[in-house]
Amino acid sequence: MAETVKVDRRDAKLALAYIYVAFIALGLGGLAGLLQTLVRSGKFTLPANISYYTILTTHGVLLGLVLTTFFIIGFQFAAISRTAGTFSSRARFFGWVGFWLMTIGTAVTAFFILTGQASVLYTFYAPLQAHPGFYIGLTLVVVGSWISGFSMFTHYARWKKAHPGEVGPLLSFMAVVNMVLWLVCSLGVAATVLIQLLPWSLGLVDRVNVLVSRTLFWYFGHPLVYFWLLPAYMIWYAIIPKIIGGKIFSDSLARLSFILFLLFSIPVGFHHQLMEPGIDPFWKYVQVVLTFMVVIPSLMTAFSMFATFEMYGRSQGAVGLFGWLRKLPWGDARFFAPFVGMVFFIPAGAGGLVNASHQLDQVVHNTIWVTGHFHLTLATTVVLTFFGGAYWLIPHLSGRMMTKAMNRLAIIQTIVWAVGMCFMSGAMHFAGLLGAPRRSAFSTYANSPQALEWIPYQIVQAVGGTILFIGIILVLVIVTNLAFFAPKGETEFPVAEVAEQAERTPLAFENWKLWIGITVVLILLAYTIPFIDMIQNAPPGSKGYKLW
Ligand code: HAS
Ligand code: CU
Repeated sequence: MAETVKVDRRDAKLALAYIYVAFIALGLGGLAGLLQTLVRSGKFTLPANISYYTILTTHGVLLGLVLTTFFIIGFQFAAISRTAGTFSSRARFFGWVGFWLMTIGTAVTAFFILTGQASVLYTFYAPLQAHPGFYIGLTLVVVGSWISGFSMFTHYARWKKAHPGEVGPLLSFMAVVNMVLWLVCSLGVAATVLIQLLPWSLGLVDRVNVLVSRTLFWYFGHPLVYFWLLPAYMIWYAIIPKIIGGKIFSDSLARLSFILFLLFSIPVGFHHQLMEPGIDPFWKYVQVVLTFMVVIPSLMTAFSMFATFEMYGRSQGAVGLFGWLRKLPWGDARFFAPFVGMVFFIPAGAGGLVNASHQLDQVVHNTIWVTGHFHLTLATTVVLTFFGGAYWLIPHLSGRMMTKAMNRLAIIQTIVWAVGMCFMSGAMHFAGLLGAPRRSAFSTYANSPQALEWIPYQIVQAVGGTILFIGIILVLVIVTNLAFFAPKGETEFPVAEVAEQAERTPLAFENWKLWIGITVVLILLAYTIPFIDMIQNAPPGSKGYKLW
């Protein structure tokens, strides 16, 4: 089969549109983050009566929801076009419809946040309430992403039809799994927004069942973090081997890990609600067990990455246990940034295991430790991998080339990021162990005696935050250069081949009915009885279906 080596220009334009919005969100959201760390250091107060929670919401929504979703969808459009061929004009048209709905939705949401009418944090569950416009904006973002997802599905189905009996190209397959995951989980957030929060905010009902709203949010919120992680894994599995000059260790193992993510990502939301009353401990226990199941595909990924690096190193004559490390292309930012992301994922994942263990979570829940955790996972592992991806993806799409100087700047950017994050996230973990609360304005605890213990860490946090903000400026300089100013030329969209000794990929991976079927069964198993409990035991005064 002849491979489409270059992404079609029309598909490239679509992918770039998404990626531009992602990086604009990074600039604005990053600025809000800097302000937060400064406020928390106790040395700075926000001007003009701006609320800490407004800034916090801006930061979380722009970086956690907008940067990620836009970058991921743009990247996936490009990856599918590259590996399964150019989109039909119809499918591409729906890609644009998705883009505009998401962009308009983001603008509406941002307006209500910035005007202080939606300081509800990025999780926005009850009892915090926002202006209806905030929920309407978010709904547009989600609906837009669904339309983009369907555009990807139809394109993949067309490829399958044209290639009966073949397994789909790895990157396209992975993108489709990620979009299925997204679709199934975002039904939860759509339900709480449309059935509970929007009617409540419009004044149509006067109360909502808070536990149901939090549960529906976390049904979505946990798979959301894997929706962020999987595109990073796409880059690790299918692109990094090519960049270092090696091969994919095993195509089947990569697909299996993605399928396991689909199955086990969703029925685990209770690990965010371990401290909440109203959920039977048995069901928390079931979901903790499933949480530990979803660690397995990450361990498989670690194994696979080590194998890829080692196989390549040995093919270059490396000897000894870690001799292969010396053979890796350290001077290539396309490799270096994601690699640093991988290294950070080792302590980040360990922190996740702490959180998932019910007893240990009692120590860290709602402390700034958790914030430290997701700044390692999302803001380092995933984001550094996205940056590393942007260093070839953007010039490939814009028809330009990364210069040596930009590559050097990207290496510096990665180091700045790693150092800044060690300070910031490290301080967050320590302060969290001492009980420093997350999501609390400095003024709410400044006079408490414990604050004296926390403040030194919060100053270190601010130092880290400042270094990270410099990192954001650097990456924006690089990205702008690659999109608009770098010399014109051809940049490769690297896609790795599978190692010769790997087993043939079984067709069973394409049995979507089976995988989606098991996913649904697991969700029903993990959630049906707890949901019935929540609704039957809704607080007094509830009426109707007791969702409010
Ligand atoms: Fe988490 C809270 C549990 C992974 C994001 N998490 C959060 C929140 C976010 C988040 C945003 O159980 C806060 C939500 C909020 O606002 O309240 N998390 C886990 C577990 C994992 C995990 C078990 N989280 C992630 C990822 C995220 C993310 C990934 C974003 C992308 N998390 C929790 C829990 C909470 C939580 C509780 C709630 C806490 C509370 O109390 O509120 C696991 O998936 C982690 C598995 C990962 C590993 C690491 C494998 C290592 C690899 C790297 C290999 C390196 C190589 C290079 C090859 C086991 C793959 C090596 C080279 C060398 C030279 C060394
Ligand atoms: Cu989670």
